[in-house]
Amino acid sequence: MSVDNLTAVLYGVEDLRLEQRPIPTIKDDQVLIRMDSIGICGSDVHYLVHGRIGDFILQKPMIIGHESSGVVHKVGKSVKHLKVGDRVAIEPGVPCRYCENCKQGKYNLCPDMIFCATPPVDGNLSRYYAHAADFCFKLPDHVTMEEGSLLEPLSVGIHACRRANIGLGTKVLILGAGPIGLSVLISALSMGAGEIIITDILDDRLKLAKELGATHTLVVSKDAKESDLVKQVHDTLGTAPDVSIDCTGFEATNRLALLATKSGGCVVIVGCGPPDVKIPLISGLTREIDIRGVFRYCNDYPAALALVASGKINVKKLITHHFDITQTSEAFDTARYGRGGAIKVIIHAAPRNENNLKPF
Ligand code: 572
Ligand code: ZN
Repeated sequence: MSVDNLTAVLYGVEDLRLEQRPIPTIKDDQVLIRMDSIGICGSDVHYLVHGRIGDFILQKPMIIGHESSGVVHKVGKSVKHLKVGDRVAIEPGVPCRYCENCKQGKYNLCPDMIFCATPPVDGNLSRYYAHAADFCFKLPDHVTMEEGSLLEPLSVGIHACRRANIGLGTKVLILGAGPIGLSVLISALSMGAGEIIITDILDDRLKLAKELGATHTLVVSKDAKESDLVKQVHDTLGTAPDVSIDCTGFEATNRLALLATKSGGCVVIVGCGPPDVKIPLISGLTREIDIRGVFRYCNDYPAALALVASGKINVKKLITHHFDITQTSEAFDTARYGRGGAIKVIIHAAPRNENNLKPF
């Protein structure tokens, strides 16, 4: 009998199938990974529902999933730092290593990046998966496989906070308390941020934000007046934030970030919306606000791992649901409709806790 490599393949809009695929062969610099935990990202759901994100269009079946961890099953000939049995977090994007951006250390901007579950590149919601060994990070024994998969969204949070130059006492406004907003919150706290105000339209998410250490929360109604929201942010902090980080991708939050930030401050936009948005640019420019973009992350996995391994933060609180890979469809429905207050939904490609040395 051939080995089970059950795999979640997105064939098109609303057409996600579980099927058997051959076990991948590995190159000399790769490892074969027996997959364990795979988190569902907003982009996975977006491809399922819309079949595209911007110019990245699903044109042939694609394996979904990119927030993952697993156990090394086989090691390529030239791999030095990993051995069979090592538990690893998988950084899902592998750059070309040769272009100008790669050579300057900004590999997240590599135009030839191979990034899991971004068409046409396959992801890793499967039982077995081959990946460049140097983009696999060995987990210490006390870090769980679920935490390993969460290093991916946490890296986005760390990268955003690094882009915003968050440091001791920085006053921060975070827009959106979904998985990325909460990852930014955790990262900002660990980087020494002072007061942090976080907004969302869902009160449940803000409750979690409070538990994670937000100093202030603000429920925002969709029809709230912009100037009232700016005032509420200023009144709550007693001043304007040094930095605002928009994790939602809505025009309204792009605008609020720009209008609320102090003169000389910084606005970082993580969540992307439509290609053209109307923002109060001149107000931002004449107040010398730096507007900075974020594209995934770059050299942020080691910090994300160090943070989780330190035990200083509790990233596990983001996980609201667990499903076995055989229940992938239910898992996607839960993530998609936010069922049961879903924040981060984890799919297990190996029996839950099988590879956790400390039970999750
Ligand atoms: O975990 C990384 C990640 N990046 C996302 C979305 C979800 N997860 N990005 C938003 C979409 N862009 S993109 O440029 N693209 C589809 C390649 O529009 C990438 C970053
Ligand atoms: Zn993602």
